[in-house]
Amino acid sequence: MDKAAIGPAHGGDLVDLVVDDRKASLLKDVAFNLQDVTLNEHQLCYLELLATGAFSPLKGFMIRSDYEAVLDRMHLQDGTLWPIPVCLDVHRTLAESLEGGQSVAIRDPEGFLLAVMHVEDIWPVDKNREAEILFGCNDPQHPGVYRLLNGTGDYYIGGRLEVLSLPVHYDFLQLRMAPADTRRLFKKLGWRRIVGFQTRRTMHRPQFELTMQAMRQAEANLLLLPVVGVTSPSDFDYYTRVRIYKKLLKYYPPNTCLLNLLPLTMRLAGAREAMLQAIIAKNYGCTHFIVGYNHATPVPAETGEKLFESRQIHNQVMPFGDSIGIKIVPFEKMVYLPFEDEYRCSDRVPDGTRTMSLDGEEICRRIKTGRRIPEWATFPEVVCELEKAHPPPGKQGFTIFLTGLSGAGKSTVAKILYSRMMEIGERPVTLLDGDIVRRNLSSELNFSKEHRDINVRRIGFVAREITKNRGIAICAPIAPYSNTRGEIRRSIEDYGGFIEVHVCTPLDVCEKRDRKGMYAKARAGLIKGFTGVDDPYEIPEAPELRIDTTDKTPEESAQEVLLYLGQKGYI
Ligand code: PPS
Repeated sequence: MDKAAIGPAHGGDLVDLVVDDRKASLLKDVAFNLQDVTLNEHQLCYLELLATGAFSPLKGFMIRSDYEAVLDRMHLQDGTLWPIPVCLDVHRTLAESLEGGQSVAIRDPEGFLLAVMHVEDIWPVDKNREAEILFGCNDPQHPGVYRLLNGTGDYYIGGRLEVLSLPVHYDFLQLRMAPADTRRLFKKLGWRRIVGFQTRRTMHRPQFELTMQAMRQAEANLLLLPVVGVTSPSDFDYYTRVRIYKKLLKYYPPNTCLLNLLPLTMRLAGAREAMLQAIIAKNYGCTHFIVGYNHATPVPAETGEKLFESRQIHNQVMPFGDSIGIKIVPFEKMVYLPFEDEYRCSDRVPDGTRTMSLDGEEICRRIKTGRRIPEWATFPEVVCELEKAHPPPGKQGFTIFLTGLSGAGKSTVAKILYSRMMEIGERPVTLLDGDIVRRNLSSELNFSKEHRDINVRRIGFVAREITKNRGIAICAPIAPYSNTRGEIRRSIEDYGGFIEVHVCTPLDVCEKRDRKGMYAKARAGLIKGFTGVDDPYEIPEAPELRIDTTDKTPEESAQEVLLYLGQKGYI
């Protein structure tokens, strides 16, 4: 096994797709006449891993025969074990304008030339088939399935890559070594046995204890490879995680642990994904690799009630260790034994022993709601960082999103709420009333569905920035479409509170009020597409509050919102 550490996965040389300066300048000239393919954040991760050899022996995005062989047999067509497709997806229009044998210029979102790809194959993706094979389902509740079905182009293109420049990073530069660098460092440090641990989560006591036990078991040093590409919307932002990993290094014995960030975009494909991670770890120079009991599987929070869990993942991966050239170190769930004051693998706990566990999701929930975390569950440094990232409601930013028909009373309630928040004076407050936004942010927009959506998304964007920076955004647009409102809710809830208030004053009352005389104009046909008259308003299904202002003073309506904010701890 020590010998295996010297070479990359499956033997052969570590792939390096980055060309020398002379070739790079030739390719720059060639790229001038080529069609552009602009990579998204997922594709940038794949490009980086291909370029640096983390995906050795791959030398480019997969061609069709390799893709099919990977799906059908978990091997490339030459028989090399490979569990997950590494393909470049593109939109139909681009795919239809390309032919095999052409080259394309691969660019980052700013237009910076990263690589030239020599296209061999272009083919339509059967997304349902890929989902069934990789994830065992095509249920969009699974984040991997959702992204495949909704965030992936309809065609794949495959071919060899010549890389001019790696995707640019500005953060944690000292923690971004390529496989060749980590291998060189291990050699210098005299590390012959290295166990790899890949994680997309925050590390708490169970994960720490697991790595320590794995190090003991394998008599190895540790390579911590946190995933910092695109993980899953419910994961903590990686800046917080990386600060945490850095702080935890001091708990390992001196000079036994190396932290290196992995620009991987995770697909959460269970055993297949664990095998890919083992290949990557091998390429970074690991001799051993830890596979946990529900490795690379969505957690309940990501899938609502359902858990796409397989407790067999380590068993499924174990037999493939030899062909990868790495020893799989399997781990059951770690549990805490309060009497013994230690962590143990659940399969090594005698029957009848009292055990406790608090998973990462529960710790997150407690942090977000300001509850205490017991000492045995995590480290004080972790709590401190998590509290900074997710303060309790009283310190979070939040958005009050009032939606309803014109004349329902949104603006007046919004103005009262604005004043109350300014009176309290603990956070900066911004009022984004429909009319104000229309005059300032969205003056060029009309009231078509498309323009209303643009308008409401702009409001959502500003509200999200305010919420992220711990302020209060009070928005009062009509926002007639539920999909757009849902989109805004999702983007804001990542950063703080989102309180949707449906001001549900009935149409006849709004029309009777008609303070701006617009309903009369709409009825007379002078204004076309007026909400509630000849344009739709989709009623919110589950707003935090519904307020009918028909028989209430504006102050009474605003008070209902204030009471809600108080109950939830925001004020
Ligand atoms: S939307 O649908 O959310 O983009 O609308 P919003 O930006 O909130 O703008 C609503 C205000 O614009 C006036 N107005 C109209 N409303 C609805 N439909 C049409 N066609 C229209 N044309 C102008 C109207 O006065 C709304 O103000 P409020 O304060 O809601 O009464």
